[in-house]
Amino acid sequence: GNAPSRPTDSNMIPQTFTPPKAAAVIDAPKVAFDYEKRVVMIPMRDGTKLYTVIVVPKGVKNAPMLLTRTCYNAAARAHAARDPKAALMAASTGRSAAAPFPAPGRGAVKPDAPHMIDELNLSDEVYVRDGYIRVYQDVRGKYGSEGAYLMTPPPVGPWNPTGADDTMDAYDTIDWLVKNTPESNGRVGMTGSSYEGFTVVMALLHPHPALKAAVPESPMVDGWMGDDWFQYGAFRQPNLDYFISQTTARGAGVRVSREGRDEYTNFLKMGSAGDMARAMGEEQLPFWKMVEAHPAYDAYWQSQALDKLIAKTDLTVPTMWLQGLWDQEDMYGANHSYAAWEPKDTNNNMNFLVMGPWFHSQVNREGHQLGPLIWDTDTTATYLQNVQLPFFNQYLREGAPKADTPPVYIYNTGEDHWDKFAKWPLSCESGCDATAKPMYLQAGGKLGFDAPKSSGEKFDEFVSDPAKPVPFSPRPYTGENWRTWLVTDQRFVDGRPDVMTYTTDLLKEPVRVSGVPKVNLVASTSGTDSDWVVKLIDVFPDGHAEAMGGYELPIALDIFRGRYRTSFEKPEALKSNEALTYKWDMPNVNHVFQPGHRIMVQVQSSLFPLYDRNPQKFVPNIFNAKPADYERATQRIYHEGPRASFISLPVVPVTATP
Ligand code: PG9
Repeated sequence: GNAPSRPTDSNMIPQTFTPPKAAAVIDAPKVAFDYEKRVVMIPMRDGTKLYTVIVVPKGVKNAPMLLTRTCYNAAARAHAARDPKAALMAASTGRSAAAPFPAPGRGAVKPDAPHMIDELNLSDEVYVRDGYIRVYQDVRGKYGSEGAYLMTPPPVGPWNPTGADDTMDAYDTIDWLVKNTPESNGRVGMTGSSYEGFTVVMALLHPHPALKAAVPESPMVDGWMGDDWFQYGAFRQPNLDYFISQTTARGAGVRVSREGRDEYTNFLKMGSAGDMARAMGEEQLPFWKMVEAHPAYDAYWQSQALDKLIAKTDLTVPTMWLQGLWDQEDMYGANHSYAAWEPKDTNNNMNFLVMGPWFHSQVNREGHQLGPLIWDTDTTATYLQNVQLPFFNQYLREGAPKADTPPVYIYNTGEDHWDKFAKWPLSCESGCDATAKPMYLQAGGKLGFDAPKSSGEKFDEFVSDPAKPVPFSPRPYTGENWRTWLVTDQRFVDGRPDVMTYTTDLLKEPVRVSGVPKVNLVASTSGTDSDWVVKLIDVFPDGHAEAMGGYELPIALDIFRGRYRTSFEKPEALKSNEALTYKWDMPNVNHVFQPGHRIMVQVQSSLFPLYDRNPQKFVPNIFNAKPADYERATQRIYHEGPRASFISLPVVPVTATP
């Protein structure tokens, strides 16, 4: 189209880089009151040098090292220095205030803090107090590191011809660190969230022997199934900005301005996600071109799905997989990787799962609150102190006591406390201690454990109009509530004619769910393609004086692109007006619906502008759908005996609660 041409850094394609001849240390070490900061260029096997910041507590000996590999500027990650106001707050609350994120980089006029605890991130506090050496490194091609940047590069192979990947780079880095850090005891742990979590998982595919423990936090594992780029085939449009910010410059990339304040309007005006991408000038970005060329779950995505690669890797490094229960970016990777390794954890002492009541990466911030939900304790502080630190200590310190690490540690979001389990899930359709129970969508907007009768109303009908998609967040959507949109009160769409709502009576007994709710939706469309969105909601008692009176809190929420009903790899047109079954797994839940609450399910056919619109007419590639392809469709949700729609709820008897 007529997109402006965008200057791009050449770091997206392999390039020749002349490495500086100088010694590894590129900066004089900065010495503060109680720490020393070394900035070194660590050589990889191909000669490329990676920018690495090593923060060493003064006078430390035999210390463990904790490594994070990042695409978000290692200098800034190791210089989250909190301002004096925050330090004052810390003194009064006992915990430092969260560092601003992204933390200001070195360019910002900001002196190094005199004390290591204030220099580093909030989530590093427990490690600083415990005398760890903290290491941050830029991945190749970003910020201070040499080399070419491929975003979330697949392992070396057909989709990554550069000869380098984050498995090798982690290996070489750890090798260098243990040989060149005299204060260390030769043991390294790795952690980091999201993209940084991806680098942890990559390191686990061929771990250096000195890598003794790992905590991948909300790792990006399968970008198509449910982490970051797509969700069961529906494209997450805000990524268009991420592609640009990550891949147009070695440092922080440009931001594209928008005409209007409301992203709903901005995206709707533009047409398909491809049209938006083209308007933003993304044809010049190799990553966008790959995404556009691979809308389905083909070999490109399958071969880089890290949970599949983890399943083929020996479990030799004790690993704690972590994610948020309301993780709006990487809801898929941690629990699927945990599940992939579980069969190899024969003594149940190597593979761990943690899920906190958190938005994406909240583990690295204050954990008292998520949107309107206020927890009894600072859930991130308690987790880091009581679980993550002892876990790392057990493996990274000689002679450390064995940590009492629960195999599974999940927040109970209905009872407001952590649960410790021996395994996960507690309830499923077969093979678990408890058996999941179908909760049926019934006529008259009812929801219940009784199967609908064949004689009743057969379906509910609504019109899904791509010109008026259902918003995922109240408008104007400006991005401000990105971190908390998953806990948005769903009354803002409940009652729209294109949102079907099903509700139980007031619960007399608590209903506990611990596992993966599975959708079994029987639905038809008058079109030939369709998206389906299902939300599992806890409806709070409707007290007038209650701050959350009547709140419709989503516990699990997901979208499924209909064309992938029978195969993720080979999409198929849907047969118009035929009742078809759509099955998919929702995100994990560990919740108790309390007496006086109600359980609700909502069904709709769009979640915009978070996900691109389905034209509702089958086209080969939705990225390139034309305005005329977008068609209104009449949708039916069946709730008749043989064609019953239900959610298989992982119900656990409440008496069995540990
Ligand atoms: N969720 C972000 C991301 C990870 C990997 C790829 C793209 C985006 C992140 O928080 O890093």
